Amino acid sequence: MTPSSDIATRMTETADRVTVALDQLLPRVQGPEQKLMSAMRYAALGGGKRLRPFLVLETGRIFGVDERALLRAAAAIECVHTYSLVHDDLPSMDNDDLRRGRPTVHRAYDEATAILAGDALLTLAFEILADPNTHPDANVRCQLVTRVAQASGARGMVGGQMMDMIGSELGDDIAAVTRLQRLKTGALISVSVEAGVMLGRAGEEAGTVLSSYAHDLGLLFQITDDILDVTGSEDEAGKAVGKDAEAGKATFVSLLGLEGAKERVRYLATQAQNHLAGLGPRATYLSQLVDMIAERRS
Ligand code: GRG
Repeated sequence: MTPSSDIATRMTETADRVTVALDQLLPRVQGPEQKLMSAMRYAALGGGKRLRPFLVLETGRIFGVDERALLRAAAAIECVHTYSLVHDDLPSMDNDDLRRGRPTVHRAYDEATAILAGDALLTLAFEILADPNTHPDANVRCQLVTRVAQASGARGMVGGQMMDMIGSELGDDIAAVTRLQRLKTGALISVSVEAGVMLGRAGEEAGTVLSSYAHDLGLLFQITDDILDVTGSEDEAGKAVGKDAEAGKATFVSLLGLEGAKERVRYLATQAQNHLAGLGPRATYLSQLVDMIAERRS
């Protein structure tokens, strides 16, 4: 089996298991508010690469963490990610019709339901993390809740989204774009790796190495996203493409040029893999993931 098919199989298996976990953790469609549950399920169970859950699981596996705990933390972070996509697609934000190859939640339901489904997914994430089934030690649970909240909130993903909406007033050089994306996309990717580290109570050295890996991976992921926005197709991406250029946004591609952005991807990929060297074969899948993201088409 080639390394790329190896990681592809592993990712598909993980995605399937995360979908099963989400199915169990999401509220059933019943009661007078059932439209809300239906929209939450539509958003969370309708595909996606499950990249963040993969990072939680693969990092936690390095430290021998119980699989059920990892799946719960992974599902919680995927709930935060899914909420961000539902709200990002709203008419007041990106006004998108297509997500994960299907109508966005406000198109399939209505705008108010999409707002509420996003809200409920976000709060469900913290309910899952705070549950003793996620970890028997309340200190670990508290640490998880705190870090996921920080990564998702005003100094993390939501702050990055605000900066994105303010746009070029904040500067449109590479430093400004890197900072924005570090918050908007990178923070949740980083906390996914960190969750595996926290659940595994890994030592400081491993934690530092993995946090450097996550930092580079987040940036790599965003640059490939910018490249796909220029070179990808709506069919492959399952969402609209070309929107950044249309909106005149500064991106890694507009600032570095297509070739410059690809060169940056290669540089970050090597650097991310170098961080993992000391972890040996235990980090094989995290290492293969770097190549998979660098070469992704969706
Ligand atoms: C609205 C609070 C709020 C935040 C929105 C993450 C985000 C912030 C918006 C998403 C918009 C976007 C296209 C960002 C670029 C990178 C990114 C996060 C893409 C989507 O993530 P994938 O590719 O999606 O992991 P799947 O569908 O595979 O889960």
